[in-house]
Amino acid sequence: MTALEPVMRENDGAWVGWPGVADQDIEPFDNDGIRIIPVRLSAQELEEYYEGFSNDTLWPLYHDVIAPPTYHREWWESYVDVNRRFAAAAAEIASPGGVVWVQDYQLQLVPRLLRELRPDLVIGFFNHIPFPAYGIYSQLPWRTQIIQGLLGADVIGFQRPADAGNFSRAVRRLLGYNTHGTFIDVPVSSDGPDTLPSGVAARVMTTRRGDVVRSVVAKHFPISIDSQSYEEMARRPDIQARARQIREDLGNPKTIMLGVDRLDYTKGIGHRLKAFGELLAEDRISVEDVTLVQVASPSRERVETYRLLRDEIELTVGRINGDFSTISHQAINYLHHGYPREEMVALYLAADVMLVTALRDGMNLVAKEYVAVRYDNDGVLILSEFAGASDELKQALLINPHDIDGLKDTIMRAVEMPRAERVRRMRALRKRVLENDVAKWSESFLDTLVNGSARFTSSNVH
Ligand code: GDG
Repeated sequence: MTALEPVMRENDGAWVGWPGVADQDIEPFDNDGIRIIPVRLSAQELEEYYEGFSNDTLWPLYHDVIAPPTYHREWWESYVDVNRRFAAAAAEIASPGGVVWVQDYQLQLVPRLLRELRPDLVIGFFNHIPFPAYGIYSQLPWRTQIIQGLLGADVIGFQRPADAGNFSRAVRRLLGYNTHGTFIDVPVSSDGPDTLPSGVAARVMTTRRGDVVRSVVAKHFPISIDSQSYEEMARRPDIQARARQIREDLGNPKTIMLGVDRLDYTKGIGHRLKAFGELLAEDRISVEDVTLVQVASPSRERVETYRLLRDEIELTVGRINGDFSTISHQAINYLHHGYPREEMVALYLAADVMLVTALRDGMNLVAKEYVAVRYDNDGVLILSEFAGASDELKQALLINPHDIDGLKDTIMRAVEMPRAERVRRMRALRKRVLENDVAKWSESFLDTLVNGSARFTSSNVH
């Protein structure tokens, strides 16, 4: 989390996390001024907690059941165990009255567990993926435990206002708590975890009806990227040379289209390929003029749905290439690899049209990276309205990826767009992405977390 590094260094912060390998005990260590506290996962937990509950239950459920979620009670038990371990590790190292910021859907029970262990702490949570509408969320057999887990936080951050709204609605429906805009009243009872905590007394208040509540904020904090560092990289002569080389290696097509995604069913890669294949079949574009580069970085390969997706995508790519490629011009350059950031930036620079066709995506940083890189004010971003980024990047060509004809027409519009319009749109997009970078995101979240919110006035604070 490069965004948080400066904040953590300045404030003597520590990072509690899983090192990425199972069954290994690693002692805490310092890395460039940041304390790293590794949390151990067994091979079975990797399967049940991480690949299972996190990536095969919560991930598909929170992305509007694009793939069917799997519900296994053993996986849930593992999720509880691992969340307890993370909470205990954070409880052990946090300073008195300190701030803990919990990241993402794998750790939704941590806020409450941590509050039970350390009522003195200020606790934030940020959800990087969408929070689904109640009609979908309510499928989850452990729906109440999860929202109770999250409500242990003082501030719960989401990508979009709609996500925060869905969460507040779930809280009203399942727990009957009152909400006012972005505030949720969590009743303080004498026996539960909401016992009046000393350190955070400022967040406890008496409502007009006389109830003593802990006021929790559930609000959108759209994440961003380190925009400047992307632009700086794009300006490097070696990266520009690489971008020119890429164009040449592709046979100098008029238009390079690019997709960059983890190979994930939420990203709408199949929809994009379908639209592209039909445009070729209908002779609206030709392989001499237009080529598509698709980076599909390997992801979650031990989860069955992901293995099936890979087969499906590679079958489609093979068919399109078989039908339309020539010896000198390939229709789709499909790359199932991860690349260094330099190469990604060169690809963004080379791409005339960037395709982000997610069916559901918390934010989508690729869209923002493409914009940050285009200091030449050129290039067209096609962006799904189902990606959180579409709330901010209004001057992109917004599409509904399910509407294949609409997507095809938009691709044609991008291919044919006059330079003046490209520049006008890209300028506006760049202003947004450069002004709202990731440093601003973390500042704004931490400011709300540490300084509280406008709701507290000296008259109603205990
Ligand atoms: C989750 C949410 C939300 C990809 N391939 C390579 C590579 N990448 C980089 C991209 C980008 C990142 O990975 C992917 O971020 P996204 O935001 O696009 O998507 P998720 O991975 O699904 O992220 C998402 C995000 O969390 C943050 O809150 O926006 O909605 O799903 O930075 O550039 N980077 C390199 N080589 C690759 O091959 N170096």
